[in-house]
Amino acid sequence: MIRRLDATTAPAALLPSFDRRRLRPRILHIGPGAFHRAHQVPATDAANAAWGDWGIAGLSLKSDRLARALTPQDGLYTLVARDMEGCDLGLCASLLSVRGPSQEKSSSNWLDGIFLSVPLAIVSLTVTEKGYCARDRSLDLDHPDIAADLRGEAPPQSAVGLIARGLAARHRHGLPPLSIMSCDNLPANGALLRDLVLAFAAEVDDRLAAWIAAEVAFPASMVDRITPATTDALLREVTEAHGLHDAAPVVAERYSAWVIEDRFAGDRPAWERGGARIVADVAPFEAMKLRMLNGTHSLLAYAGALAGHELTRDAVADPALAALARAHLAAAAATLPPVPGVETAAYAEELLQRFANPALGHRTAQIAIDGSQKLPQRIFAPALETLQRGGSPATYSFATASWMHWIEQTGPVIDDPRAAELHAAVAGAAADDAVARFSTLADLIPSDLAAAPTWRQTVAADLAALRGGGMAATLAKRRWA
Ligand code: CS2
Repeated sequence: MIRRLDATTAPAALLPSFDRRRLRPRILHIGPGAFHRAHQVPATDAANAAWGDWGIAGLSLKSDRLARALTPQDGLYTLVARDMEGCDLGLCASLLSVRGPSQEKSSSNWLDGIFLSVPLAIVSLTVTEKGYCARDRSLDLDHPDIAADLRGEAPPQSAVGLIARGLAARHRHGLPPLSIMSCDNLPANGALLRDLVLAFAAEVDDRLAAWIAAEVAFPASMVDRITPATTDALLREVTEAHGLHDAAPVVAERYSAWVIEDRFAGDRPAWERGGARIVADVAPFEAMKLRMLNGTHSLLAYAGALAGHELTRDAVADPALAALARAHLAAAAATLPPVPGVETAAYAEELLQRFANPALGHRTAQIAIDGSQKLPQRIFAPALETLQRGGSPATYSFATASWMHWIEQTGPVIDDPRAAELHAAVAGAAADDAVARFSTLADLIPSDLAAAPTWRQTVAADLAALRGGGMAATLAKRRWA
């Protein structure tokens, strides 16, 4: 009988070097999925190993799966980090607990309790792009989760509603403000979250909104670590390595980067100890990461999947796709302001190596999820800037046509909150009609880009070529400048 990993069975040699008993829940993290557990938790471990009492209380809004897996393990789990040079396997220890929606339903006092606790200093979140319930960067008051939270139903459905409710409790009790930190791949994620929380608060109570505006800090952050979804094979591998059963291990590349805006309402962990950079302005780092890494990732996901590649590493091993990725990285780099201490050409080479990581199986289908929430910042915004500067948007239009073709090939079952409208807009329409229909979908393609004849023509021509000859034949005929 294999024992389960927990606080009593965890091998000391695999634990970070601090006494876990001294941690208190000082960070509430919404969305403790694989990315959070591969990125912010180990950085918090490194901070705690230096000093501090920074425990994390995790909260899943939509599913009890992680609470079920991690509660019997006392929040402990294995992180496997690997690349061509090696593999590190260790336990992460700063996550103290994970709760799910069922527990919130039965005892919603916990949430108010944690927001009213004095040690709490930070609320952080990784809820993915769609978790912000925004339309064109404004709060979508018609979103069912926001509407439910405005009616005050329990448990909270949205991160924004939950944060506003928690801040309201602190405000009522005269407690100090908090720092609320987005760790999602969105441009100006701090300012965006601030606007959304303020818009929610303004619907509830003007004085609350004024207090939040004056006192609460919303630092921006750029987060980076490639973290494929956990598979059964990883579960088996980890069980073999430890001789212990871990129901929630995480695998990631060894590379990790975190750039955080120096804007906190109170204390924070010494995340620098975990390699984080604390800077006055995150914007250049974030634009570089979103446009170069994430933009190329999305391009490779759709074009790669259409070429029959299940994994990103196989997509970049395909010379035609590698040439496309290289051209796209150069085009994305050309839209960027100078990035302090970073040479974008070297960053591009490093990205190609990270995508090729033979030790990771990162599925193109995973990156392809939620395109409607990702492509506006990854593809459309830099495409418009490129066009406005007189540059060629060729790789952007190819990414867009690949996405459209992938939607029609995959069908309305695609994993995207706008799946039905996207599929209806492309399926069965002539290429130029499909492009025209996409242009009229709300909050997707900026109107200046959608109206540009070069853009419409190249996307339609690429879509027609993909429909006619498939990905491999289309790429064989293309040269990227
Ligand atoms: C990926 C990201 O799934 C996706 O959309 O582009 O999750 C990517 O792996 C991370 O941002 C890397 O830091």
